[in-house]
Amino acid sequence: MSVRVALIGAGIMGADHARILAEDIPGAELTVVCDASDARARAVAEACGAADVMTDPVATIERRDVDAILVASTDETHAPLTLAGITAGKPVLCEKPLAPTAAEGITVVEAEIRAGRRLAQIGFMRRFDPAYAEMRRSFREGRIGSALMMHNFHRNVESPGVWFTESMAISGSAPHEFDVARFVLGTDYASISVFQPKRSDANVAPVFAVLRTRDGQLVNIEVNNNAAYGYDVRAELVGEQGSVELMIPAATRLNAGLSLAQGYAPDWRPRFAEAYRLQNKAWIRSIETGVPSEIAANAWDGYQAILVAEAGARALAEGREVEVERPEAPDLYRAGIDATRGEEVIA
Ligand code: ISE
Repeated sequence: MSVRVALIGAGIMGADHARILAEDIPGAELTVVCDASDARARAVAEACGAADVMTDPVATIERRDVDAILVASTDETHAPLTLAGITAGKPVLCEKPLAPTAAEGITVVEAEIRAGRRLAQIGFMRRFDPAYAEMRRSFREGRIGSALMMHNFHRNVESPGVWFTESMAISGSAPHEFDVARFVLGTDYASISVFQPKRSDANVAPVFAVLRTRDGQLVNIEVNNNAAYGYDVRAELVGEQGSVELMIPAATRLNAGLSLAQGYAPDWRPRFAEAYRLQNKAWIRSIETGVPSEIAANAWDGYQAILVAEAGARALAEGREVEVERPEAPDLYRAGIDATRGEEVIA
């Protein structure tokens, strides 16, 4: 019996998720595509074989022929639609961020506690990226000794528009590193400082964050939304006995004309294609088995990322190190933490 999935939001990410569900996840059936634009919903539905289109997200969630919901609509709708899914008792894969603010994000955690079950998975797909998974495995197997630092940089070709600000780099791009570094290290953050260099043009300058973890490690994150040369995400985890770094994925390296060339992805979708596939496969698997993925980010993880982002925005605005709020994880979410997040095998 396939899991009948409704997609809400037929934009860039929604269209990519629809393609993944249709092409790569045999156990899933994309039944409905919902978008405020009927035309956009139809285009994705036709491309991916969905039977129906809608423009009302709540009515979509409540349909009897929908088992699960993938939320890829605009950020401010993520928490309300995830809450509607929880109210309907249906699993939700919610694209990051869980919500624009911690005050909204915690409402999803509270709803799951009231429901007594975890129904929301949050779209921090890098946890499923094979390279980050190998980095985490190497660390957990003791191959580099105790962790000291994690260096990260996250470069986009160009900002998505003139409306994009450095605060959005912290709230929209950096949460991938906030989450994956926390996941790889198995820790939480104690504080964050954020700096910016000065660009010669009017483009948004990179943000450079330095975070201290509660275990005394340092995590630095460069987010450059105007790197110009390519979509480039790298990380190196440095331990007392060694380090492990992500390799830049490339199908080929061109040797010609006394030079060597390797291409970059234009954006995150091809760079993390396997991560999205494995993330969505794990989500469908969790619905089929009734057992939430312990690798995937849950609502508590989504809430943690927002807390760091809000502290980071303050750190940038106020030019100082800001403490990151560290509430105790509710019991509903401790299973993942206490179970040392075993290495799920998702082929
Ligand atoms: C975007 O919102 C994403 O989520 C992408 O994964 C990230 O790489 C990009 O920098 C963000 O702007």
